[in-house]
Amino acid sequence: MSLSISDARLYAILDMGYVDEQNATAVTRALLAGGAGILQIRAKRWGRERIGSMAERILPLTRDAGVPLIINDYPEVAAEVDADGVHVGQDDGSIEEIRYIVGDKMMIGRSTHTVAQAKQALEDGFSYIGFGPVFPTPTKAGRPGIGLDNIATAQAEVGTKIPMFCIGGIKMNNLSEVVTAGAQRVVIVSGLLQAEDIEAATKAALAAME
Ligand code: TZP
Ligand code: MG
Repeated sequence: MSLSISDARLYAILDMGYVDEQNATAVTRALLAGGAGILQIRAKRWGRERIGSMAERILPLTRDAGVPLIINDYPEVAAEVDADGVHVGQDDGSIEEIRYIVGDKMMIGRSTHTVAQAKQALEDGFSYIGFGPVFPTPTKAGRPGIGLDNIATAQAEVGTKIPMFCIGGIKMNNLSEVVTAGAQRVVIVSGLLQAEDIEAATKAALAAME
């Protein structure tokens, strides 16, 4: 099954670097209740099987909410659990290689860091792109922030053909800058997961984008 992301403005990530495994369901419920329009499972230190088990735990919740579930890094896991999509970086292979694993229907998202990469991802046929890191962030340590300057150009390049989500270091205190710079959609990871009330933080972020 493939759910639409055309209306999603806020992309949340269940990043297992920030979430205790036993809290994953509660955190997911809070992100969904807050209005996250797309949810990714990201677990950089976990193996495939453990990610697959987590996806099987989370899928009934996202399906109930009508929100697509994306698996970071592992097209095989996305295919095995019949997730709605997979997200890959610049070095994670061509769209053809990934499409071969996940089949025709699944969404494939690509991380992009420059306007040229955003253009290329659109040409290649990716379903959506992440664009960033806008600001440096401990969630993706060691990467420089690309700043706000290219957001409008990248957004103009992809237009309405595929969704573009700005990502990286986005918090309540800089969200309006990112929107003013041209972002129509964002990913917020630690800014939601480290909030005292995740549901309220998710709602507040969405409201701030209106
Ligand atoms: N890719 C680019 S920045 C980033 C990823 C996965 C992390 C974003 O996390 P945060 O906590 O919202 O900065
Ligand atoms: Mg990756």
